Formats: sequence, structure tokens, C-alpha cells
Amino acid sequence: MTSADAANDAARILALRAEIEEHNRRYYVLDDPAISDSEYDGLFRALQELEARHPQLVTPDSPTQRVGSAPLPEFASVVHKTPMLSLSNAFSDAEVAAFDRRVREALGMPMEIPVEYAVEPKFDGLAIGLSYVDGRLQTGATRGDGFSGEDVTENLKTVPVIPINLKGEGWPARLEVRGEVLMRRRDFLALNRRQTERGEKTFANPRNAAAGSLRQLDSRITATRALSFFAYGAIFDSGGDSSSLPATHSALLDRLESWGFPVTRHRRAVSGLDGVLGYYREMGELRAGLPFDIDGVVYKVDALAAQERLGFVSRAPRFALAHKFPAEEAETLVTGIDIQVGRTGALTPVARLQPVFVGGATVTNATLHNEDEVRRKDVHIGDTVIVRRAGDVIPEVVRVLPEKRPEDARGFVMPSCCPVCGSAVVKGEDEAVTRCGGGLFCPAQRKQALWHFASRRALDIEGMGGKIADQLVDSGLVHTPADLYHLRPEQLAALERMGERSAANLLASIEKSKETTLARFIYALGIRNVGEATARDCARHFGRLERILAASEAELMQVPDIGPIVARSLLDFAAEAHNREVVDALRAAGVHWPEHEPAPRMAAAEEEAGLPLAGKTFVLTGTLPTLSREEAKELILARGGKISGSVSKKTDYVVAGAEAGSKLEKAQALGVALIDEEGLRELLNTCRAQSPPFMAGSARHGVTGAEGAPHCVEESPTFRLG
Ligand code: 9MJ
Repeated sequence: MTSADAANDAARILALRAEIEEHNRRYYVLDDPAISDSEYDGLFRALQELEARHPQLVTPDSPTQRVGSAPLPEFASVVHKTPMLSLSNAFSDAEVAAFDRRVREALGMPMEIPVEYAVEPKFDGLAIGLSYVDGRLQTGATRGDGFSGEDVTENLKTVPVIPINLKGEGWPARLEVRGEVLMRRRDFLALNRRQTERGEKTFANPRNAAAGSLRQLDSRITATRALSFFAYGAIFDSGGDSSSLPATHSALLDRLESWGFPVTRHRRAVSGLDGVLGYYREMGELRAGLPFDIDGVVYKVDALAAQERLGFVSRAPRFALAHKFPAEEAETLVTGIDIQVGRTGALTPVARLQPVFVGGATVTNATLHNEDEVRRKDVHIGDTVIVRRAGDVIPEVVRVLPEKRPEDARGFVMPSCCPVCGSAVVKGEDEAVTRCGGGLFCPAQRKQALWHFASRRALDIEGMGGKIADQLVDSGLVHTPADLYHLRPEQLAALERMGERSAANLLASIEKSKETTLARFIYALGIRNVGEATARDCARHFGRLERILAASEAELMQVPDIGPIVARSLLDFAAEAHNREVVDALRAAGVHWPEHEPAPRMAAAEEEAGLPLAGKTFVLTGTLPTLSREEAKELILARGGKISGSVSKKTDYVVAGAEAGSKLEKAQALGVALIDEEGLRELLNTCRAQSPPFMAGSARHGVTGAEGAPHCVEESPTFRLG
């Protein structure tokens, strides 16, 4: 090759890189591709061939190099120098008006002068932080709990539109850019098609697909996933020289764009309340036509000096607000109404729906709760209905469109026999719920009872999911939970999708579960109306199982918070010989817990008042960095605090971890104190724990993510056989 040819190739390489980058930008950022996929592939291959001929010209930031590297054993943790905050949420115009008023008051601005806001879409992806030193990407991390996240640098380097080297000039020596990684809907659908073809797991929505792709230990997989990115904030560190800082958020985003970061073209600056609300409506109309999901819009006070003056409330900036769109609704057909038999024998009508994409997922069924609800909503088979789904909540039927009801639509009739076991159903006079009267004769109830027994908050048998419980019951290997402790490896290994290794692991978990606490054991029994809190109260009050089973109604009602209904459930359970047999069989199989004398008797109020967190209600949400949900809960309860499942004005603290969802948002909306694990530990350290019996045992869990195991619900089955 002549030197002229080599120089030509070098120039061609540079030109191809620039061309490919521009096409990436047009596709991922502008949603305005100028060439077809195959033309793009042609350019990419041409670059690969030229680089193969001139390996000395390959640079780490070439588009051909964004292919990932060897898998990591685990993600390292990265502490965010500046915490990655979340945003306060508003769901109504009134809340936005209140925000505008607060901003104005805090800045001392008169009514006639509107606040200038920078407005932008709220991307429904994953927040990340990108650190650049001297214009080169050093580290990329997930938000995590806001204080530290996971180092996903290798994965982020594969995202085509994330700059590896900054363009232009004037960037500070150290720059941290914040933004959202997301997957376009089109790429999400293509990914799911590919996953289906290969028999691999599909994703519920683009956000989950983006999260799953970014959290791959093997960045070569991330590289195949067509992720996009938008920057929406930055922290400049120019070593004390503030002269070159932008004056507004809008100018900051312009600069980021000039340095090569993707910035949404739907951003702009508007004036006052009218301006932000106008933008909200406009984006609401554009939303469905955008190539990616957004779940609202974000307003930020534009002047950075004003942002600084406004500062922060707990974990969210006071200068910004996310105005969320309402839950998405869609129209579809009810093709049938099935009955599900729950753990307590409750028969739940479930509407089968013609699949419809709504709220980021394809919905195929929606709960109708109970017979009264079906009547109230007047749902017929054949009806056209409006369904609603927001985030990860269970889809619901909002209303029927009566004008679209066909002549042959059929009304719903609650069966008089259980569809699973054929037992007669029962419905209390004032009860909304119809139940199968088969008790544990009913395989559906037996399966659910077994699953509940093994669930994380009960005996915590890892690996005993619903599918295994179903098979154990169907195969006749397990009739009551006590049978679990007599399973042999070869019996388990013969189950579907269960090799010798999983069988051995499951047996080990079963063995481990023998060591438990009295509170967990009582909860695991699945006594109707006895949830975790009641089980704990009973354990604490009586100290020994025999005392609980022998207690009279009056004695039971001395336990704080136990009234006549719960007392009756406990008495019914204890009166049933079969239940006693199961309890004895479990103990004979080796299930045990530390025995304690009952807590010294005090008047409930006196007892409560003596504990340092007495009267404080906590809500836990998201994944905490080191404590499992269960451990955090035990620590709070041990100091007299209460745990609630939902956030209200009465909540004192919301303890939020990674990927906290709507509870965090609600806490922010209500102004409830938000703390993270560190905050919780501080609070706990200022007070001494009450000694056992109701402290959890050792840390038995790994890091637990979202709620994998079944939940405590208020009503539970008994071990009564029909
Ligand atoms: C999203 N999710 O689109 C912020 N965000 O600003 C935008 N998030 C944010 N801004 C400060 N556009 C904290 C979070």
C-alpha cells in the first residue's frame, strides 16, 4: 500500500466514524433516521474492514469498539460524590401551583414576575451518572440508593450515544453528567421478538428491558441491546473557577449538547405556572407518538443561582418537580371471567382480556376482586372495557362501555362449587368474599398454604416457589407442610425443571428453615386473620406456642391489637385436631425456635411508651444496600416502631432503598420524612433495642430484591381438612 493509499484510508476511517455517530444520533436522539438499517450495517462493516487493515488506527472511542468486554464477577460499588437525588412528584395542577408558590415565596418574588422554568420530558428509564476527567469517560454508575450505585462503566461504554471522549471545548477538568438510559419502544419490541425466538425471557416493558440490559455482568450482551441515553443535568468541577459556569439549566444543557451529549429536543424554557401547565398538556398529546416512554414532565427553576438558593428537602431538590401523567388507560374486550382460588379459599373473579398494551406492558387479565365488584361495575363476558395500569401495579377494569355491549354478552354468575375441588362454596352474610369450603382438601388451597409456609417472611425456604409447591401437591408428595421435612433428594429431583443440584439446594433450604422464630412459625401456619404483626404480638405476649394454643378468648384479647375476630380465628385453629397434628409433626421433624418467657406484663400503653420508637410508623420501600427488608423491619419493631405497607400523612418515616417506587413518590408528595439505610441506622443507634424474643435471628438472607415471595395477607387458611 502506498502512503497515499494509507492516508486515504485514515481519512476514510475518520469520515466513517463521524458518519456512523451522526446516524446513531439521528436514530437514538432525534428519532429521525436518514438511512435504513441495512445501509447503516454497510457503513459499519466498511469501517470494520478498514480498521482491520490498519489496526494501529483503531481507537477506543471508535463505534466498532463498543462491543463490550469480558464478563465481570460482580459490579463494584461507586459512592456518588454528589448524591443522585430523586424528584418530588405532582399529580394535579393544584400541586404544581403549590410548587410554584413555594418557589416564589422562597425566592421572595412578587406575583407579577413569573418564575422562568426549564421544562423537559420525564424519561421512564434508569438514572445514571457519568464521570469525565479531562474530557474522558472514567466511570458510569447506576443511581442505586442515591448515595452509592453500581459501577456499570463497561456496559455504558457500549451505549452508542454516550460520549467516551468529549467533543468541542471548554469542558471542566471534572464533569459529572446525569441522565437517563432508556430503550426505544421499537428496540424493545425487537428485543422481545429475538428473546422469544431464542426461548429466552422477555421483558414486561422498555424500562425493565433497559434495566436488565444495563445490569448485565457481561457487557457484550449489553452491546447488543440498542440502549439510548439523554442527559438532563451535570455537576461542574473546574477547580474553584466559577466564571465559566452556565447561568441557567437551559444553557447547561446546551453546553452538554455541544460536548456531544444527547439532550432532548423537547426541552425549552417557559414562564410561570401557565407556561409549565401548557407544556404538560402539550407533552401529554405528544406522548403516545414519542419513540420512547415518558411518565410525566419535569420542571426546574432555570436560573442556577436560584436553584442553589432553593436547595433541597430531604432527598429531593426544592427547585424541581416531576408532574406525572395519569395512569394509562386502554380499551379492550373481556373474553371470559375465570375464577382463581386463593390461599384462604377466596374465589376471585378474574377478567380475561384480549391482550392490550397499556402502561408499558401487555395486559391479558385484570382482577375483579369479588362478586360484588363485578356487579357494581356490571362486567359481562363480551363487554368492551377500559383497563388501567400504572407502573407495576395490578391492572384493573375501570369501567364498562355499555354502548358497546353485544347482544350475546353473558352476565357473571359466581359458581356454587369450587372450580378446583368441587366443594360447596360459602359466603358470610356481610362478607364480600365467597370461599371454597374445602379447606386443605382443596388442592388450590393446599398449594397456596404450602407456598405461604415457605415464603420469605414465614419459614423462608429459598427455592420453594409456587411452581414447586404446585408440583409437590399434585404429585401427592406433600399434603401438609410437615411433609416437606421428609422429602428425599430423588423425589425432588424427579420434579419438572429440577435437577439433582437444585434438589440438593432446596433440601438444604428446607433443613435450614428448621431454625426459626416463634413469630415466623405462627405466621407460617397461615391462620386466618393472623398476619405478621399479630403473629409477632402473640409470640411476644405468650412466649410459648403451647400457651397460645391453650389460651382462652379473654386471654387472647389481652394481646395488644387482638380483637374478637382474630381471637376467634386463633381459637378455631387451635380447636381443630388436624391443625394440632400438623404443628406436632412439624416440631417432631425438627422445626424449632428459641423459647422465651412471655414479655413482662405491662399495660399496652405503658409498654409502648417505654420503647424508643414507640408511636412512630415506618414504611419500607425499595432495596436497601445491606439490610434485607425483613431485617430492617425487625430492627424497627424491636424498638417499638410500627411498620405500615402504605404511605399516608400519619407515616413518620419512609425508608427508601434502590428502585423505590410509588411509595417514595407518595412520601415526597405528602412531605413525609425520607431516610435511607444510613438514616435508619442513625435513628436506630440513638435508641437501644428491646431484647428478644421478637428480634430476628441471624442475617439469613442475601440481598433481597423486589418482593419475590408471597406476601402476608390478612386472611390465611387453616390446616383443617375438609
Ligand atoms: C427524568 N427522569 O427524565 C431529572 N429526569 O433532575 C429529568 N430526572 C432529575 N430530570 C434532578 N428530566 C434529579 C432528577
